[in-house]
Amino acid sequence: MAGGKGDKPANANAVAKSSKGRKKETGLGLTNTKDGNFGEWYSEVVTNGEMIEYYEISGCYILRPWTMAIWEIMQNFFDPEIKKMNIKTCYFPLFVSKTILQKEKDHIEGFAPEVAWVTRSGDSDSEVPIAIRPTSETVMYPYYSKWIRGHRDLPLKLNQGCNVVRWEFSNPTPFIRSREFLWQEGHTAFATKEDADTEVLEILELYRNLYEEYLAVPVVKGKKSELEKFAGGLYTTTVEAFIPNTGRGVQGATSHCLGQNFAKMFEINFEDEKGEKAMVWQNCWGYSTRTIGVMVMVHGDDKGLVLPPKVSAIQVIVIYVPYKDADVKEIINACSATVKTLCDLGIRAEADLRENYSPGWKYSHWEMKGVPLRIEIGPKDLAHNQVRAVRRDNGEKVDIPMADLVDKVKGMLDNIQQSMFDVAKQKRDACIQVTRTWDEFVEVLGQKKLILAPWCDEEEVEKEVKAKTKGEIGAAKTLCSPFDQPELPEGIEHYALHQGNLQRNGRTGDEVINETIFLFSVTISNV
Ligand code: 87F
Repeated sequence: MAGGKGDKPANANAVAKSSKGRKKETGLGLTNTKDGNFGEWYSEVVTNGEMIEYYEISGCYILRPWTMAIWEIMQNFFDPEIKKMNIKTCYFPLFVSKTILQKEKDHIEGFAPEVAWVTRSGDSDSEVPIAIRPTSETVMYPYYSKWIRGHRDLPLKLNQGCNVVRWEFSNPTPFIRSREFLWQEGHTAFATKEDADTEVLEILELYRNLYEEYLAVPVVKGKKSELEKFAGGLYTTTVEAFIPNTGRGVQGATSHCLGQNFAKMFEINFEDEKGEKAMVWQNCWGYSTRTIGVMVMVHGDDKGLVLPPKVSAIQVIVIYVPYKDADVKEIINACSATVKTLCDLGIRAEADLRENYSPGWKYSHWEMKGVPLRIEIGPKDLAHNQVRAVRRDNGEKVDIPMADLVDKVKGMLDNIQQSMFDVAKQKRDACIQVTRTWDEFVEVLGQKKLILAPWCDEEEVEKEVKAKTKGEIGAAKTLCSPFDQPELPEGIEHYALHQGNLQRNGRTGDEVINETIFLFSVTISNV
C-alpha cells in the first residue's frame, strides 16, 4: 500500500485503527481540534464522518453515500433551475486527442502539467497518446462548430455532469484538491455578447444560492483579476468563500464569458439574420465537489461534521433511551411512529434502533456525521407525551410535546439553517478589513484576514504583490473585485500596492481614482 497514502495525515491511520477497536466502545471522538491542527482535524472529520475513504492512489478519494447524498441534493436544486433556462443535458467522451487539446494555446499553456495521458493499452504502446479531460472545452467545441450553422441554431446551451482529472502534485486534500473530481460544466453559445453577459450573471446567482441557501456558506460575488481569470476567456466571474481557520479565500464556483476566443480557434461561425457570417459568443461555468469541502471546513467543529439541514441526507435522527425496567418495545414503537410522522410531512428522519450500541455511542456517532437534529425518546418522555430534541449546531435542548412535533421540528430545522449561515457570515465579516497602506496590507494579511484594497488589476503588479508577500504566511493574491464595492475611507493610498511604494506607475490622477476595490487573501497553494 505504499505511495498512495502519502496524502493521508500521519495521524489518520492511528485514528482508523483505534476507531475499529477501543473507540467503538467508548464513543467516537476526534483526536485533533479545529483550532489546534486544522489539516489533521479536517482529515479526521471527513473520514470519521463517513464522507470519504482514503484510496491507495494519492489524491483520489472514495466518496461514500453520506457525501453523495449531499451532492445529489445540490444537483436536485441546480438541474431544474438550468432546465428552466432551457439548458439541455448532454454527455461527451472522457478522452480527447492531443491535437485537439492543444488547439487553443492560451488556454492549455498554464494547465499542461496537470493533464493525464493514456499512453498504453494492454501490452502495446499507443500510437498517439490520448488525454483524459481536465475540462471539456476542447472536447465539445469542434462539435459546436459542426452543429451551429445559422442564427436559428442559437443559442446552443448544453450542460454535463461528469468527472474530470487534473494531476495535481501539491497537497492533495479531500474535496478541495483531488486528482479526480465531480462537477457540472455548462457550455453555451449565443449570437450576441449581451445574451452571453446576461447568462454569466444568472448562473453566478445560482451558485450563490447553492452556497448561501443550501450549504449555509456566505460568498462574495465578483470578477476575477486579469491574472486569475480563465486564460483564453474574456472575463471570469466567481463566488469566493472564506475559511477563517486558515485565513484563506477559496474559489467556490466560476461563470466565465469566453468572448469569441474559442469561436475563433474552433471556427464556430453562423450566418446572422442579414445573411452575414458572424462568430458566436460563448460562456462556460461549473461547480464541483469542492463545494462540499468548503462547507465541511466552514461549519465543522470539534465533535465532527455539522451539516445544514437542507443538504443533510438525514435531518433528524431518532434514538431510543432504554431505562432499567422500562418497556423497551413501547419506546421503540414511539420512535418508529415519530419517524413516520416526520417522514410523512417531508422531513428526512430515521431511527437508530441498533441494540448493540449505547445511546451515548449513538449520540457521538450522529454528531460526528453532523445530523442537524437528534430526538431522544425515553420512558419519561413517553410518560409526558413528549420528545427531547437536541440541536447539532449549538447543543440546545428542547422538550417538544408530541402534538406539536412536526411544526416544532420544521421550525427548528429552518432556524438551524438560518443560524448556521448567520454565524458563518458573522465570522467571515469579522475577518474582512479595508487596508489603507501597503504596511497595513502586509500586517492584516499576517492576521489571516481578507483584505479589501484599491488596486489597478495589472498582471505584472499582481505577480509582484505575490512575490513581495511570499513568506511564512504564504503569498497574497486577489480573489475578486466584489460586485458590491465598499466605500473608500478617507486618506487611502490609492496606489499603495504599486510596487509597494508611493509611485504612481505613470498614471494620471483620474486613472488612479478609477481603480476598483479588490478582495485579497493568502493563496491556497501555500497551505
Ligand atoms: C487543468 C488542465 C487543463 C482549469 C485545467 O471553470 C485545462 C484546465 O481549462 C482548464 N484547469 N481549466 C479551466 C476550466 C475552465 C472552465 N471550464 C468549464 C470552468 C468551468 C467549466
